[in-house]
Amino acid sequence: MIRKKAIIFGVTGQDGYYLTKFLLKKNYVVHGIKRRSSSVPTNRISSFLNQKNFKIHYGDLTDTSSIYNIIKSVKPDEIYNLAAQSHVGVSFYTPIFTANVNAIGVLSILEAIRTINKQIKFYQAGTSEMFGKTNSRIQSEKTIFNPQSPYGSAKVFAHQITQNYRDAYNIFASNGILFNHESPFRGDNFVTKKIVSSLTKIKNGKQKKLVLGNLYSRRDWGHAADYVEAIYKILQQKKPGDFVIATGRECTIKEFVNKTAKIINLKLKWKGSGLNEFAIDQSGRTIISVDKKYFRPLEVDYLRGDASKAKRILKWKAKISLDDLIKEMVNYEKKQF
Ligand code: NAP
Ligand code: G4F
Repeated sequence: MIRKKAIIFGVTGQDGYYLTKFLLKKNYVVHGIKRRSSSVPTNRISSFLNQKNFKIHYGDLTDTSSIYNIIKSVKPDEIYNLAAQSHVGVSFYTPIFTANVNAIGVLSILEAIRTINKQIKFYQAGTSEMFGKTNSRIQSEKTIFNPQSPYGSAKVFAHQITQNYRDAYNIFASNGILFNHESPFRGDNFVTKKIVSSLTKIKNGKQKKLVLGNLYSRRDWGHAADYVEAIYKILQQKKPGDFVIATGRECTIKEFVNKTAKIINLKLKWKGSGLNEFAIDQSGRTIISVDKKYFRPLEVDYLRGDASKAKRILKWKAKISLDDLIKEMVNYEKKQF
């Protein structure tokens, strides 16, 4: 049997883990690209390292030669680009690096596909951050982009250059426009992981306090395991295209905190407002406060996705509820003690 070959840029990240697991189950040979790091970058994917259908290569999206050489030697059927400097807040501190990876890195992959083999299918990991400051109460593939960060701006370039290469060179190049998706494997400095990890530790006497930024932005949160299935389906279509992937439901950061507290049976009482807002526990101890260092120079206040195109064409919809996602994240955190 001839197995399909996939390259995953960003294999060591949250989605890299879930997509690798998904493709290995589908009998793919997966070639994951890791970059050099001073610590072990393969913690999430350690369970795949000894599997014969999983190969790992050194590469970096800022190194065009590494991208070209890997694609030339692997001869993949499909390329999934999940690699990015993916933290919106950090992109304000490292804007040029963010643009080099998230924008120019994508162009480097597309150029390699154009020159090596135009039959390779390409997936680009786009984001709801591209909508940015929007008046639209629910965002679809037709909603205008108005990014509010170096991260969002670089992703808009990546989205549009992917469309350009699709149209100009007839390459099967598709964009996902994924809304926030989380899991136990989410990076530590994203707000859901930070909240779940901190509150679980506070409940068990292992941490004293959780300090957050803006409590009132709204996000549409799904589970990464559901979302990688959509990513796969996007590349299995007859025609390339762009797809919003979302749950269609949103809530504030504060509501996410309250849901998590309820799940772990931690009683919270909120007091104050603005930068002086805080929450106390049953004994009157302050366990949550706000610090302006976690605010961004610009905020995206409201994201809620309309995934009806994905439902119609990909036959995809989010299956895992936010409560079940939080429960899974809490159970994972408890096992880390
Ligand atoms: P993540 O956990 O931060 O993973 C990002 C991956 O990119 C990691 O493997 C990282 O490697 C790699 N990377 C960073 N810079 C690189 C470089 N210069 N060269 C090669 N690889 C590099 O992000 P994620 O949550 O899995 O998200 C996957 C993709 O979807 C990202 O492009 C993100 O922007 C996008 N996205 C995510 C969401 C979400 O809610 N999770 C929503 C929409 C779009 P290291 O492990 O070495 O850091
Ligand atoms: O968890 P966040 O850092 O995720 P954000 O900015 O929405 O970005 C994530 O989702 C995007 C899709 O829309 C992806 F493209 C991107 O790669 C990433 O995966 O922050 C969520 C919200 C923001 O409004 C932020 O200001 O939470 C607010 N927040 C409040 N306190 C905080 C904190 N965010 C972080 N990271 N840390 C805080 O302490």
